Amino acid sequence: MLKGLLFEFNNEELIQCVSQMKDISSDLVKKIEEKKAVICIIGLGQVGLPTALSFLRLGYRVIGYDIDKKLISNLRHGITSIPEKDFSDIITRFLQNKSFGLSASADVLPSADVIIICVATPLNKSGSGADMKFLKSAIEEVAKHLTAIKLIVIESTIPPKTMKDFIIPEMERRSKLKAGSGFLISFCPERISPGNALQEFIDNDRLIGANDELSYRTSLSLFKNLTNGNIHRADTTAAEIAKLAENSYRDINIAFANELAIICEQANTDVQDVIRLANSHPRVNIHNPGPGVGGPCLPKDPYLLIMGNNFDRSIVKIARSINDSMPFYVVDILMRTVRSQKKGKEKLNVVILGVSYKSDVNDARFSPTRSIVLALKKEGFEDITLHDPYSDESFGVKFSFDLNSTLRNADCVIIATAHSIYSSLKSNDFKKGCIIIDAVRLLSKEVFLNSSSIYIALGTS
Ligand code: SAJ
Repeated sequence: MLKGLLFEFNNEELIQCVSQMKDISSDLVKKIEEKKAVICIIGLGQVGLPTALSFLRLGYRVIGYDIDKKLISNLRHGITSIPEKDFSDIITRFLQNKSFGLSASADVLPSADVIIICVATPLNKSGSGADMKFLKSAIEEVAKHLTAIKLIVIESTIPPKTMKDFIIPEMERRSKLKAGSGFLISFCPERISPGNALQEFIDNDRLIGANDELSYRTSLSLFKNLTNGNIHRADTTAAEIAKLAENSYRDINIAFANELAIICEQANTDVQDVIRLANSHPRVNIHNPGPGVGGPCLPKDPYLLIMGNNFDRSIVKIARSINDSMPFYVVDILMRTVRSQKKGKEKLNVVILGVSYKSDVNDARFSPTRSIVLALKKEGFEDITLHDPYSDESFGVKFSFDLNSTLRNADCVIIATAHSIYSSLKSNDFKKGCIIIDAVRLLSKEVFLNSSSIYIALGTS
């Protein structure tokens, strides 16, 4: 057993051990570069599965480990609920050529040279920070199985300083090995957009957060194979905050666009024109307003960014509350229009077009549509139907896949997701006198020029 794997040594031993460690790290780097390294992915969800498939496509042997036995048994049959193009075919191909192994047991960990942790770090129950239970148990398992020098990569999104204050000390304590010599470790956050994951792994720049040279160099040898983008070096804390800043920036920017939408409505002008005009400035890039912000990342990551801070004023918190209020604002527009038409809301059939949190994906996690349904119910609307071409999530109300008949019966329609199929809707697809609230600016006033429908777009008067 190498002495360098232990904590305590004298100077001479230290020099000897460091050079032995360098050798060990270069063996691992060589293995990675020659694609002989075995990669184990822990957590085969929206991030872990595409990560596994990306490395398989590069020619690595990959073992997928997930505690969910059902998920593993489905994957063994090429079945996945992750809405990425061709995933079932790709999985089946790599299962057949035996380069993809699957397991619901941590016993596979010793056979890996590289372990990439992709478990979820959802918001905790109080909504004030991250629930780290999956990450904690993954760390425990990895520490238990650290038999030879390995590279451990954390890909899960984590609050600032989690690597320095928790993950690295915990790994060292449990394994009795030292980071940077006994094991190598880095934080390399994913930056993929759901629906286009495999391509985004290739195209996007990658951050490598590492606190020692060997961990950085070994991680670089892995990720330089994967991405055509640039690789940016940072320490773990800078990389953690940068990841959270990316999604918080987008959330804050969208909140600003939403505030502009309300200002423009009150000022009798069109927010789309205003944003287009402002964005003609070379240093301005205002995003688009909408019915709120959903998905697994933007509604959560800003809270992780400010976790543990007790700011009196926080732009991050304000942006979150603006975006969370947008579904209610959209329903408020509907309420005002219904009132102006002197219609009784209980009897009105309201259809929401779009369940997914964003266009052309089937992912309904944290979708603003859920809050729109809640707001409608709170306002006393009793007849609510959802339509979506991809997701059949009903949020406790009626759901239909039949767009034409759903629209023919609708007294009110809220366009909540900008799915492409909705963009070709014409005025005669809607019932006579229908109220249409376009929260994603998919259609235009012109479509309804000679119709009896009332069309109102978010951010216009
Ligand atoms: N949205 C708007 N207005 C806009 C853009 C988006 O209202 O101008 C809404 C969308 O409709 C959606 C929500 O924001 O409800 C989030 O959509 P998104 O496309 O901004 O983000 P995600 O959650 O699909 O993916 C983000 C990406 N982050 C950034 O673009 C900075 C992705 O690159 C990350 O990998 C991902 O979060 C993640 O996993 O962190």
